[in-house]
Amino acid sequence: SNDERTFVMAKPDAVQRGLVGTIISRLEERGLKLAGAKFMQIDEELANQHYAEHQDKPFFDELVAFITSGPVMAMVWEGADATRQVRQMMGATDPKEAQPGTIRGDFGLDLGQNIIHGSDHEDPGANEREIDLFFDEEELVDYERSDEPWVYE
Ligand code: YYY
Ligand code: MG
Repeated sequence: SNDERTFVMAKPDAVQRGLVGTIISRLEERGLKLAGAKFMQIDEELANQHYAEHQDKPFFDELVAFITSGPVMAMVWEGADATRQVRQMMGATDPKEAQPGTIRGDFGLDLGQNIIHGSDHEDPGANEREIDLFFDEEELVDYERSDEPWVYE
């Protein structure tokens, strides 16, 4: 099915570096469909919830400090295999290991400031859990993109 949804976020470094438009363009040009977007400041409580899986890791406090350090663009993107496809377009967690052509590989150099978040495709339900955490159902939009017949046969 072509309606899988995934949660994506342009992190504070992407906002400060003027990369939000580029990130949106890449996903848009791939044929993925924007279903929701919210420019917002993450507070500590939301950061703790979003990164709960990492709460016992040594980098957790730094991670929460970074993600709450400035505004982010939270988004929902939709399309065939969207969760895994976005992860491939993001590249490896450490931008120094990410392939050129990926978002992290093209724009990042530091593990702690890696530009973009996307739901983990290896954690079933992570996409829906993260979408629910950031968006109310009525903030997501169902519509057709006019190029869909040229993206999907
Ligand atoms: O999903 P992804 O963002 O690629 O990586 P995660 O393993 O879920 O870690 C979340 C976030 O934490 C990562 O984007 C950077 C940061 N981080 C870190 O600062 N140091 C690490 N050793 C691992 C992850
Ligand atoms: Mg992750």
